[in-house]
Amino acid sequence: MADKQISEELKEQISKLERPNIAVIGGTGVGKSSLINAVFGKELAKTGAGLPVTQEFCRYPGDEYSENVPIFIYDSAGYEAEKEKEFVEGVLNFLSNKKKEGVDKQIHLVWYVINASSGRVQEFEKKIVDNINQKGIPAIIILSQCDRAKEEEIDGIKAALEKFNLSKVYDVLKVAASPLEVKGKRICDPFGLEELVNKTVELLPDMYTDALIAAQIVDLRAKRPVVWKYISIAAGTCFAAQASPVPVGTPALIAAQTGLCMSIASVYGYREVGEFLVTIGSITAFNAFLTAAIGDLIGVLLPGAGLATAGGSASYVVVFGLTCNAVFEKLAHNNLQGSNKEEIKQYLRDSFRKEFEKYSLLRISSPEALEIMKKTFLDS
Ligand SMILES: Nc1nc2c(ncn2[C@@H]2O[C@H](COP(=O)(O)OP(=O)(O)OP(=O)(O)O)[C@@H](O)[C@H]2O)c(=O)[nH]1
Ligand SMILES: [Mg+2]
Repeated sequence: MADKQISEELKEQISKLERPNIAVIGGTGVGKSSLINAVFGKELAKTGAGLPVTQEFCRYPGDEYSENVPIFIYDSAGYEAEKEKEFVEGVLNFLSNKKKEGVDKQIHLVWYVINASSGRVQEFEKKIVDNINQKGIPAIIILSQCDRAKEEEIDGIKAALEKFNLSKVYDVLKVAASPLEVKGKRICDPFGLEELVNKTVELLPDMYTDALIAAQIVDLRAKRPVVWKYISIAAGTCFAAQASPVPVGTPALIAAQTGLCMSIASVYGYREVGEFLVTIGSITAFNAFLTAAIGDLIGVLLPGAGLATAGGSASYVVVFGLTCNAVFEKLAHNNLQGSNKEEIKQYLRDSFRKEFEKYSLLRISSPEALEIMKKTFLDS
C-alpha cells in the first residue's frame, strides 16, 4: 500500500508543477539564443555570428521531450534593419495568438533583449515593450553582451529607457551570457544570470516559480526548496495516519527511493542520469547498485534492520533524499559531460557512499523533526 501511495503522491506533485512560458525577444544577433543556453546550462538554441540564426518562434524543448520538462521557452527571430514593421507585427501577433490558446499556453513573461554595446534603443522597441505591458505580461529588459559594452553605452540605453517612461513592472538587468574570448581566453566570467533568474521568479506567479527553479542551472542552491518538497512528501507519508511502517529492502521502500531519486535528478536536469540509474537494468539492478554502494551502511542507520518503525522509514527516506541531493548537486558542479557511462557509474557509486555515510546518523522520529531538518537543509 505504502509504495503505491508514495510514488503516486510524487507523480501528482510533479504533474502539479505548472509550466511557465517565457518568450525571448529582441534584435538579431543581440544574444537571445546564447542567453537561453547560458541560463538553462544546455545547448538548446543554435547561436552564431554573421547572418541571422533563429528564423521564427521556436519552442524549447520541442514536442518530443515536452512530457518531462518543467518550462517552455520561446526563442524568436531578431528584427533586422528596415524590417521593423514586420517584426513588431510578428511579435504582437504571436503574443495575441498564444493568449487565445489559454492560461497554460500564453506567454507569462518576456525577456526583452537589447545589445548594450549598440548604445541605443529604438522608437519601435518602445512600442513593442508598451504593448507587451498592455497585454498584462510582465517583462524584464536585459542589456546583453555587457562584457564588451562601455559604461557610457549602458548609461545611454538606461537614459533612453527612462525617457520612454515604461511601466513599473520592468526591471533593467545587465548580463553577459557568453563573454568575449581574446586569444582563447575569456575576458570575464558570465554575469547577471543569477539575478535574471531571481527577478524572473519574482515576476512570475508563485505557481510557476518551482518549475523555473528546477529548469535553470545558474543558481544551484535555489533548487533546494523544490528538492525538499519531494523529500518531505515521501518522508511525511511514513508518518501518515494509516501508513504502516515500511520495511527497508522491500519493494515498498525501493519504489519510494526510486521515485525520489528520479524526482531529485530531474530538478538538477539529470533526468537521464536518474533514468539511467533506474534503468541500469531494472529497479532490481538499481537496488543492487545501491546495495553495492551503501548496503553495509544501512545497518548503521537502522540497527537490527528489517522491520522499521514509521520514524525508521522516515529517517531512511530523508537520509536517502539528502544523499541524492548532494550527489546531483555535486554532479551539476563538476559537469561530467564527455565522461563515459562506466566513469559516471563509478563516480555515482563513490559519491552515493560518501554522502550516505555523512547523513546516516540522522534520525527523523516525528513530523516536528522533519521541520527542523528542513530548516537545517535550506540554511546550510
Ligand atoms: N561578447 C559577447 N558576445 C555574445 C554574448 N552573447 C552572445 N554573443 C555573441 O553574439 C552572437 C549572436 O548570438 P546569438 O545568441 O546567436 O544571437 P541571437 O539574438 O539569438 O540572434 P538571431 O537568432 O540571429 O536573432 C554570437 O556570435 C554570440 O557568440 C555575450 O554575452 N558577450
Ligand atoms: Mg537566435
